[in-house]
Amino acid sequence: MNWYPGHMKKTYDMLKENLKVVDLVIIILDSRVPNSSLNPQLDKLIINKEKIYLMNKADISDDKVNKEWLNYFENKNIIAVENNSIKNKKNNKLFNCIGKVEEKIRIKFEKKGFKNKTIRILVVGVPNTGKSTFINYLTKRKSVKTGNKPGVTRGKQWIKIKNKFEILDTPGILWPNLNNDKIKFNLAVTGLIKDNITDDLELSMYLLEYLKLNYIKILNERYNLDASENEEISAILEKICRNKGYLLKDNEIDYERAAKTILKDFRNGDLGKISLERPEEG
Ligand SMILES: Nc1nc2c(ncn2[C@@H]2O[C@H](COP(=O)(O)OP(=O)(O)OP(=O)(O)O)[C@@H](O)[C@H]2O)c(=O)[nH]1
Ligand SMILES: [Mg+2]
Repeated sequence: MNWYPGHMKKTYDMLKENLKVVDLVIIILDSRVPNSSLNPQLDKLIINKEKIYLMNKADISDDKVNKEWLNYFENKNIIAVENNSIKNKKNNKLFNCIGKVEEKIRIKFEKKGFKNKTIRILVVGVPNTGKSTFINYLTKRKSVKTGNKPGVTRGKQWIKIKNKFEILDTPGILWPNLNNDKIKFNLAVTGLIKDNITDDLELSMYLLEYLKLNYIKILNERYNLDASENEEISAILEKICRNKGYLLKDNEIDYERAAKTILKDFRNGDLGKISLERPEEG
């Protein structure tokens, strides 16, 4: 699998070019995997610019873990805020946060003699984290195309928000030396990279292992189990198959089918609010 196809390199070059003309960069993270969804190559590129980490999909990640991440970023002097971009509800924390950064930028502008200048914002992140959905949330209309799979946004598109802001949606990108297996698994389990490049059974076992150790109650309730933390993953998977009646001819267990169900449930948020990374592990 090529983790860094040609179009991503092209996007990277485009971002580099556009960075010269923007005042603020919003990096969209998937709050279920804030570390794995932070592209280190992109992060390094952003110097001498205002920057906000937007922990998106907060409706399906663990509130307690999100707080840990927000503290962690605060300790590193990084502005971070969580958001649910599919709900129209106003997020005061987010708007306060943008407001503060806006003030800083306006002061810089005024020193240079610019008044009421439009602030340019670049929205970046790995694929499928919700960059376009976030822009629609901000503009309160369907300004850009979104979709439940990586690679929806192609090319670049500037969107105006009143006369105050201009915001650029960009295609999601990964980075060339993505050779950390845990990060790859986290990106694949959350659906940020295409799942046909990874084996569903292996992915679901990785997810089950994490759920068993961190969210055993949710796991037991959802699939009618009474598993303990010591239970083998294969045994858990088998029980799920039996409970759901996922059997093949000759009563053989259909592990693949259970794997697909578990991944789908997790990706849709049907398992509840779950995070796969905590700051100390990152
Ligand atoms: N639950 C939840 N889902 C979200 C949120 N934001 C976006 N999504 C979903 O995530 C999927 C991807 O959204 P997009 O906005 O297309 O993501 P993107 O980052 O622009 O993706 P690319 O353009 O492919 O890189 C869609 O199914 C959205 O509905 C959120 O805050 N919560
Ligand atoms: Mg998009």
